[in-house]
Amino acid sequence: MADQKINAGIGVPAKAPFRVLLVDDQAIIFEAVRRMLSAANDIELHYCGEGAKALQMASEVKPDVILQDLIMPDVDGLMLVKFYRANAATTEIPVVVLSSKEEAKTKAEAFHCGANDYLVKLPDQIEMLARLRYHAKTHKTLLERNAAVEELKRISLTDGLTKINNRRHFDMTLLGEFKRARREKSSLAVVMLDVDHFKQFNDNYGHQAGDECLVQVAEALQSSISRPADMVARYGGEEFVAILPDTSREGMLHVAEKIRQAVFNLQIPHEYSSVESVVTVSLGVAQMMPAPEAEDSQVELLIKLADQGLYEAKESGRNRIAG
Ligand code: GH3
Ligand code: MG
Ligand code: MG
Ligand code: MG
Repeated sequence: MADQKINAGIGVPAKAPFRVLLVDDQAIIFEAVRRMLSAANDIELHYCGEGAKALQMASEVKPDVILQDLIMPDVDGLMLVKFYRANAATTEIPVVVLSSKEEAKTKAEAFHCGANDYLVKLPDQIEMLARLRYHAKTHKTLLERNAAVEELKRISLTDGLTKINNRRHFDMTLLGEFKRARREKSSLAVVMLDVDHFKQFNDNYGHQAGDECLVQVAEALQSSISRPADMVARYGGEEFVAILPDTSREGMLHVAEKIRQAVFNLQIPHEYSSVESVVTVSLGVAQMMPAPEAEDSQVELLIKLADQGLYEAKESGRNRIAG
């Protein structure tokens, strides 16, 4: 009867139970909290009796709420609260202090250290449940929002058609790699490619076939690069680009040839091309070792050079590399 009252008073319990991690050196407190929470079927209680193990346990259990004691023999509870906040795995977890200390100063200090709430031992059962549920729900909402933000970030950096990186991602990465090359005195290479006679392809096979062709070219490009630091992107329309950090001229030419070959090997019929009867690409390459005093804006020279190479490759017959 009492149990039902608790749930009815608080509202409908969450579908998936939420986890509470109690960090308290006294087993008797654990027993009391366990009894209080046993009335709720939506709470899973975990217990840590040693402050020194709390951070590790919080990282493993991934609780929705940490119920934290202040006076512990091995570690100061407030220091632990600060630790939770400073540690990536626990930084978002709400911390409810559960202490026998009643002074306003201690409470204020707890909030200052990053606690989300403060309960004096031992609180009323209904109040404790309400507060724990409130913080757990807030935490779950925050996690969902974080996941949504991550997904939006991913979408904002991905090309919708080909699913490889988009121009924005490319621009950001290229500047980052330019700075790194300047710092580490290493070389940075760029390969630009453009589908040959793609207007003819579209005009004769249709826009949808054109889109499918671009998807395949992107896949061929992606599979032609092997180093984790390399990145490929759709630069715009039927133009693509690869960033090759710390790569020599020979290495860059090798990758460019690999890309050219990979696209040719797709054997996508293109009867209206003056080059081959299949889809081909022309490539422009550029490589530089940024001087220590080079300004950020000079990264654009790399693109300009690669673009010039691309123009040359087109002029001298297409399906080739220049630069
Ligand atoms: P070149 O060999 O000199 O590169 O000739 P081209 O015909 O490929 O060059 P041009 O720049 O004249 O044509 C590019 C074409 O790419 C025109 C445009 O309609 C097409 N295009 C750009 N983006 C897309 C896309 O997302 N999907 C499709 N299907 N076509 C696209
Ligand atoms: Mg204690
Ligand atoms: Mg073009
Ligand atoms: Mg083209």
